[in-house]
This record gives sequence, structure tokens and C-alpha cells, in this order.
Amino acid sequence: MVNKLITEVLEKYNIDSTLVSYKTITHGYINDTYLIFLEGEPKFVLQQLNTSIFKKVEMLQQNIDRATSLLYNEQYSRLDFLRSSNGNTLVKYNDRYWRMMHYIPDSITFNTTNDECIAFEAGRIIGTFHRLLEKEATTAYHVTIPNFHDYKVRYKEFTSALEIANAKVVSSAKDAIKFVNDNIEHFDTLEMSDLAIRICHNDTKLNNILFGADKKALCLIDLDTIMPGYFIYDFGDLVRTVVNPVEEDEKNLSKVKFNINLFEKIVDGLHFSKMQLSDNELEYLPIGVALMPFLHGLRFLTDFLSGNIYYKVNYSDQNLDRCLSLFKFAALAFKHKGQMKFYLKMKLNNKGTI
Ligand code: GN1
Ligand code: MG
Repeated sequence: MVNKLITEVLEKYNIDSTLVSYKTITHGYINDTYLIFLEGEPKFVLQQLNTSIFKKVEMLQQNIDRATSLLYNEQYSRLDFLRSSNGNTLVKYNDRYWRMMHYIPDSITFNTTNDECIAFEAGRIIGTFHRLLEKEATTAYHVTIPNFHDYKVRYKEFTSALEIANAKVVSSAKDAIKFVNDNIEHFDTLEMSDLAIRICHNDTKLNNILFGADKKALCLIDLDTIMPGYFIYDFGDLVRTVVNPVEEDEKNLSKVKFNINLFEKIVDGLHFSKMQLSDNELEYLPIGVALMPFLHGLRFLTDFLSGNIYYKVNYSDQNLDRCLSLFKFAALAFKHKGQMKFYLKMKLNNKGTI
């Protein structure tokens, strides 16, 4: 049985809802996502956007519409959004915002991997995404979440949350808080003005890459955070989710690992895509690999201290677990900086094409 609201939304897209069934997709921490079946076959992915987090939904969808009109070539599959009767990809119904895209048959996602081909493909698809958007004027895109990956702003949010947090909660997070204070200064070397602003995906987790049944990467999904940013953000998010064999909320920290072979395969895939990076971007990639888990860990910690108001959680300490495993990974990334740098310089020599 399909719930009434979903039926009504499908009708806005002229879908005959009598033939429909659906399944909830539980990957994301923010939007509500449904796989829609027509006569038993998966056909569409419908999303209800979380407007308390995505406050500028119309601008967000304008970014997506603009980028997806360029995001396709022989190396990259097009994401096809449905239009409602008034011609828009976004539908406002019952005070909520919805959008829907065609499901790509037999496509799959991976939360984790130990497969070198998948790591290569992940690097190739991120590079291709950036190549396809590299000529875009960054001013043509809206900044829908200001300071999204600005670690200094995220640090301020953390200190404000810490000041008013419940003492018991603070005490249970003391190791994580110490990690923040011990490591924040490592990022002082990052001078963002050295880096080109690019149109980024800004959430390049492995499970935001769609793969075909042959394990070839098709395209990136979850495009809500497409906006101006720096390549080190997309690279760091990809690496943290590919080279670490466990899920983001792994409790057993000894299982958190940095698989340098998989790192090298990502770089090979990036090289294959022929994306061009500046000397400064290349120089900053290893620190970016530590920055992104640090920054996400910090955001999870802030949410834990604030009583879990931002991310969806299944149990009360889940944000703390996510934070601790990401901090463990950030620590491993610092340790592997030299090895990363060596391989990046060797492979992406920065003479014309990388
Ligand atoms: C959120 O909802 P989801 O999983 O796509 C978050 C990302 C984090 C991610 C944690 C808008 O994304 O920044 O990386 O959780 N998105 C937003 O893995 O905050
Ligand atoms: Mg996302």
C-alpha cells in the first residue's frame, strides 16, 4: 500500500499511482527517500527534501538543474529528473518539497569496499564530474548552505554547543573533545585563498556514487550540496569513505584502517579522467584527506552535544560513535600524509594533463 501523500505527489508527476508500490531507502541522514516501483519494477527515486536543513530549496534545485544539464558524456551517465505538469523538477505539495528521478536499472551503491576496481572507478567518476563542470562560472551557482565545509565556522559551532551542553554528555565525549583541541591547529597550514573555487558536489561519499552491475561507476547522486567549494573537499570525502573498510559509525576503532592501495587506485582513476589540478591543489590534497573526516567528526560531535537535532540517529550515542570513528580515520590520514604526497606527485605530475 502506498501512503496517500506519496500517491498525491506521484500524481503531480502524472504517474498512475494505482500501479505503484514503494520501498524506503534509509542511506541518507537528512532527506526522506523512496524507491518507487511500477508493476513490481523499480522505476523512480522520489525524495522529500528536509527544509529545516535545506532552507533554500528552490536555489538548491536550480543548482542541480544547471549542473545536470552538463553532467553527461560517454564516461558519465545522465541523471534524469522528472518534470511535473508545470514544467519544474521540484514540486511543492502540502508545504513540502519533492523531486523525482528515473531509477537507472540494475544500478547499485556501496557503503564500503575493498575492491581496487571500485576505488579506481570512484576516482574516475569524481574527476569526470569536475571536468564536466570546470568551465562553469562559480557565480552562476547559489551558495545554499553558507560555510558548509568551513572548519573554522564548524569549530565555532562546536565551542558554542560545548558551552551549553549537559555535563554528563560532555563527560561521555571527553576523548573526542580532546582530539579536537589537540588537532585543530594542524589545519592552520591550509590557506584557502591558494585554491581555485570550483563547482563541487560537496558530499562525495562512496555511497553517493552509482555503479552499474559491471562495477563501472555511472554518476554521482545526492546532488543537494552542489555549490562552489574546493576540490580538496570532494577528494577528502571520497578518500575517507573508500580507503576505510568500515562504516561511519563503527564502534570497534581497531577496525578503522587506511588502505593505501585503495588510495592509489583512486588517484589512478583521477589521472584517467584527465581532470587538471593546480600545483596548490595537488599540494593540499593530503591535508584535505585529514580535513574532511575531522570536519564531519566535529559536526557529529556538535550534534551529539546538542542532543542529536541535525542528523537522523538510531540510538542516542550514534553521533558520538560516528565522530570517534571519523577522528580515528583523521589520525590515520595524518600518519599517511607522506605516502599520499609521494604517490600524488608521482602520478599527477602536473605538466599539462595530470
Ligand atoms: C549528510 O544525508 P547525507 O547522508 O547525504 C551531510 C553530509 C555528511 C553526511 C555524513 C547537508 O549527508 O555533509 O557528510 O551526512 N549533509 C548535509 O556522512 O549536512
Ligand atoms: Mg548528502
